[in-house]
Amino acid sequence: MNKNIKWYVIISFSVIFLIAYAAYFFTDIGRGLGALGDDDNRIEEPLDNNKLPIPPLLEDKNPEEGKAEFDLKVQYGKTEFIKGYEANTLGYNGNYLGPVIRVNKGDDVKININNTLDEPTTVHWHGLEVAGEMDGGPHQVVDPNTTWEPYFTIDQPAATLWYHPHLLHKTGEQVYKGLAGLFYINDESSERLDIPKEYGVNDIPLVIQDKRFTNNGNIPYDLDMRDIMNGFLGDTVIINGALNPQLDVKSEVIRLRLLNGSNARTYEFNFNENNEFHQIASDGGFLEESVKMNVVSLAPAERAEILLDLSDYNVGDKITLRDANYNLMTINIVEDNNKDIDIPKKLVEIDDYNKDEIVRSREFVMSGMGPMVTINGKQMNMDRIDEKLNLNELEEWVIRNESSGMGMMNSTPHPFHVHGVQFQVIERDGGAPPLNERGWKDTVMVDNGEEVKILAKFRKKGLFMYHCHILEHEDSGMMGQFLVE
Ligand SMILES: [Cu+2]
Repeated sequence: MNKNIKWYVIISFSVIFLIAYAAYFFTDIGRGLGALGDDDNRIEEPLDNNKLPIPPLLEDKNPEEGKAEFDLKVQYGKTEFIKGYEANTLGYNGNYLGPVIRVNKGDDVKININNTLDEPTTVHWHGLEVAGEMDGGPHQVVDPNTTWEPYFTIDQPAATLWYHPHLLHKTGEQVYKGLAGLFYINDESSERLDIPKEYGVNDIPLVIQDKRFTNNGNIPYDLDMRDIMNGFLGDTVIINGALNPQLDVKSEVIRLRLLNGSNARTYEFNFNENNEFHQIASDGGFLEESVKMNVVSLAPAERAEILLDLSDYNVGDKITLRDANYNLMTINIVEDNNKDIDIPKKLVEIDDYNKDEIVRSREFVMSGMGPMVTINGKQMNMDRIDEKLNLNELEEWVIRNESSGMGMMNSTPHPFHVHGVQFQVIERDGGAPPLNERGWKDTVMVDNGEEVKILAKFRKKGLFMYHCHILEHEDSGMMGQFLVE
């Protein structure tokens, strides 16, 4: 390169970088780093009697054993999050969020997705191991007024998965407006285990998201420089679409299926009495053993199933689900049920991958600063295949977050998601991963400066994505493609 041009490029990039950094720095100082409940203009009059909405279970249209068929309509909606105000939202078969799709391991499933929006969308089955062309990534565009009919066989253990759009550059907005739903898989283990199973009664779906409400209760997706850098952080949390919801339960063990469905926020879930609970499942299914804990941290897209023992509580007692010290949901004990359930210790058998069988090791380095966030120095290009893999070979992926490499005060964690596979985390920062990360995972938090090693065996063919699940980073191009053949 000509020497003058080279200097011109270096100086130009430095200037852009400094301007971006200044914008980041000054917007943050005044507002606190997206802290919850720090916005004076916020109005928060939740609806009276704000019961936690339980999404409907989607009806299976195929009565045949071993088969299932579902209809999903992607539609515009109006949602009253705040009393007296309507927000413009999106939903599946409704105004906001979607129904829970429940299938059994081994089922042949077909889903008819009708897009009634006047913009394209896609529906990605997050955590499901299906062929690339059924995955619902950015290549499987569902144009307005058309129907996409993916089909697949459920070929993995019981788990709490989810579905959401994955349209290139538009994922953040469509998810934020309400397009997300849970996808449950049942199998013989989930049937056999002595855990709560009554949907919406003691087995509770919880989709947790943060929003930024305008004074008239709307949720526009307007990004400023800070949002593009850190991801969109709201100031108010809603669960299943409700603000400060109330959940009524019996004094028994309850099972909470937590999905962090937020664009960018990571939560530290806990209860106000510092209650001990047991995590029984991670992203891709049950852990080998339940893990006793007081706080569970979930990055965007991560899930955890936890059991909370309320059998010592009395009618009239309340406890609160929190994120750090911020109240999210009140749990009211409204009925006695002195049923003694022992929380099982042993859950399922998971065969650990054998490191001797690793065929290839790959590195994924996440760096840069929004909107110039990259993986291995590259931004997403639909026409470029970044990695080629062979079917059924065990791979080691070393994932590093080097976004602090520029000596910035900026600290950007990146949750790394891989499509079409459930993987095992074998190392976090040189040490063993915590107990609750030793089950099946499809998304793993990689904090600033951290290195995480995972082992994965890809069992489905096709083209898949890996990306940061901070949706604004993904939309900026922090994503790559791999082909399994
Ligand atoms: Cu990221």
